[in-house]
Amino acid sequence: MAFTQAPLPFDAGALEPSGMSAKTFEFHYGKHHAAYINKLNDLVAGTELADKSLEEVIKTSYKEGKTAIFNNAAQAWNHDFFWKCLKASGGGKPSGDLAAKIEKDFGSYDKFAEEFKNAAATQFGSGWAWLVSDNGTLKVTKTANAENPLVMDQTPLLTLDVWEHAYYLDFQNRRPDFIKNFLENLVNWDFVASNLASA
Ligand code: MN3
Repeated sequence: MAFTQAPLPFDAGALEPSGMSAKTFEFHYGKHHAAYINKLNDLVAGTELADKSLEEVIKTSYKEGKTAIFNNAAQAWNHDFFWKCLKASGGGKPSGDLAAKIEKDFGSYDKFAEEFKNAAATQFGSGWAWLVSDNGTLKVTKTANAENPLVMDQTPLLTLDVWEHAYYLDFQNRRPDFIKNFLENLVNWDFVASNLASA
């Protein structure tokens, strides 16, 4: 069974007032994300990995050093997860159990935001910034290229794509502005809270 691209959880133009344009989704979802899934299907066709779940393909290909398969499988997963981390008029401070957990593990929301911004801004070249649960403790991490927390036995709660293709159409070279806008206007904290609840 081939891997398929799930629909975006919102209309492609819905986040435009929040700083992520329909044009960005046309390329980022329609071209980049789609290409990872198509490439993955080509690479696993006729192998035992073709019938595994995407998560299993990620973990197995990472362990076995099957780099091309890992890169495309992880990017297929990372983007699907990233879309769910976004919503129109999102961002700002979370509430409830999630807010309490962030305060407990980082000291304050502002400390978390500072750490997240720093991780996203200092990932040299392509990669991702993450909020993860690591054995029950929240941590901010960054990964290069396609790597993700699943292969480090961490539970991803939130991610931001900092590949240049993620922000160039809306922010050009201004990655720090893209990161700031994500935290202030786009984060879907309900999704993050549901990830924490099932971590
Ligand atoms: Mn991307």
